Amino acid sequence: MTLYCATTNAGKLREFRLAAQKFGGEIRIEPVPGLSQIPAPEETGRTFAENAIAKAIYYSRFAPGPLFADDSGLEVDALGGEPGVDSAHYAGAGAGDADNNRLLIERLRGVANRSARFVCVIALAEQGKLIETFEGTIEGRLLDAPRGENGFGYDPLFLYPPYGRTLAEVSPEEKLAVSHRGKALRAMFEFLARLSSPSPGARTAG
Ligand code: ITT
Repeated sequence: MTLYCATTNAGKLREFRLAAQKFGGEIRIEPVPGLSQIPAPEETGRTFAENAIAKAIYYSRFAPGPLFADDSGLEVDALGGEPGVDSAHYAGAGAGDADNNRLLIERLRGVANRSARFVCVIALAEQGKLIETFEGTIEGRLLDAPRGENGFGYDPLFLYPPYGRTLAEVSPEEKLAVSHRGKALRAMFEFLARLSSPSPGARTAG
C-alpha cells in the first residue's frame, strides 16, 4: 500500500521512510504528487494538532489515497513553551536551522532550567476527511552549544539523557526508537495494521 505524506522538510521525510521500513510492513511512503506545485496552506493553528489536521485535510485532496501530515516542534520550559508551533520560523521567515539554533542558544544564555521536549502530532486523512491523529513526545535538556551532525532542526542542541548524547550524535535508528516522531509514526502504523486485519469478531460462522 502507498501512504502519501505532505512535508517540505527533507529531515522529516527521511524519518518517515525509515519508520515505514522498520515498522510499516508493506507500506511505502511517497510525497503527495506535485507537492512543489501545490500552494502551501498557512499554518495558523495555535496547537500542533490544529496544524497537523489542517495540513492533512488540505493536502489529502491532492492525493490519490490516504495521506498524513506531521506538525512538530520544540517546547522549552524556561521560555514558556516557545518556540512551539513556531519552531520552523523561530528566527523569522526564511530562517534556517542554524539561525534558529543560534537564537535559542542566545535566549537561554545564563538560564539554569534547560528542560525541553519535542512534540509531534501526525494527522491521517483521506479525500479531505480526517481519519485519526497520533502524538509522541520526547523529554530532554538543551545544551549551550551544538553537538553532532545527524538529524535536523534543533537536534544538535537536544541532549537525550538516557543516551547521554544529542539527537544529532545518535544514528537515525537510535533517534527513531525514542523520538516524538518515531512514537507518533509507530502509533499510526499500528492503527493502519489493525484497520487492514479483520477483527476476530467480524468473522462469520460456517
Ligand atoms: P512541513 O510543515 O512541510 O512538514 P516544517 O519544517 O515547516 O515542514 P513544522 O511546521 O511542523 O514543519 O515545523 C517543525 C519544526 O520543528 C522543524 O522545522 C524543526 O525546527 C523543529 N523540529 C521538529 N521535529 C524535530 C526533530 O525531530 N528534530 C529537530 N527539530 C525538530
